[in-house]
Amino acid sequence: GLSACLFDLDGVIVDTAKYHFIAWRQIARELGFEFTEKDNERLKGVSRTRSLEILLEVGGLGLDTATKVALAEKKNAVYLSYVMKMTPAEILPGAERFLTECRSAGYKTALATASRNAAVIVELLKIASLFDVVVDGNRVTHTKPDPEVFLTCASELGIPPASCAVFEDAEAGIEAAHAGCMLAIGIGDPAVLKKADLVVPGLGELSLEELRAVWAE
Ligand code: B16
Ligand code: MG
Repeated sequence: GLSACLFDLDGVIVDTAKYHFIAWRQIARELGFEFTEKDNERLKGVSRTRSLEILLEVGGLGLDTATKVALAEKKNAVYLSYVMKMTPAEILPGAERFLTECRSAGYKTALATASRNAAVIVELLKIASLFDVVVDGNRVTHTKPDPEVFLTCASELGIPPASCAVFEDAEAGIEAAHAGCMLAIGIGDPAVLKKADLVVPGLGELSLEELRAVWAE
């Protein structure tokens, strides 16, 4: 049966995607091209390095490694300037309530994110106590759609992957969950998250009853 719930951070617990977008768009403009919100969809759930590769693909640019490292660092500095101002008020509606319900029901909870900035965000939002384990981008080598981040959570929780449900806003994350033999609940737009087992607009629109019903299918 269902024993653990694994939550993505950006797009599920908090909307940091808007800050990633602002920062990447600034980099694109400095390089002389436009980067749209639609382009930004492709960056969701993927690592910083991979995000830069996609950005440069959009701009049709090939750059040397040193320049790429510098651009990724610059993007992160811009991103962090927004992140540093975050408060618990930015926790997405219903996220805290849903996590608390999961824990009260006896499910283990984990934060599973590609971000290397997760620790500071968890600290600023004051959400550390909602998770039994936190696995972030500093601890995995293969990023989503590889299931490594989710499998690491399952192993640290001591729960078989097949007893885990994943909550994800990114296509790459849904694929990663399925690659790890986990149930995948999409958070966002059903047109984007076609492969998810269920899609809800946000955790605020999901009940444990609904989750258990999908699990039982
Ligand atoms: P950072 P998630 C991901 O977070 C974001 O969705 C993705 O857009 C970002 O590139 C990635 O974190 C890395 O973030 O630059 O902070 O290391 O959705 O996996 O929680
Ligand atoms: Mg995400």
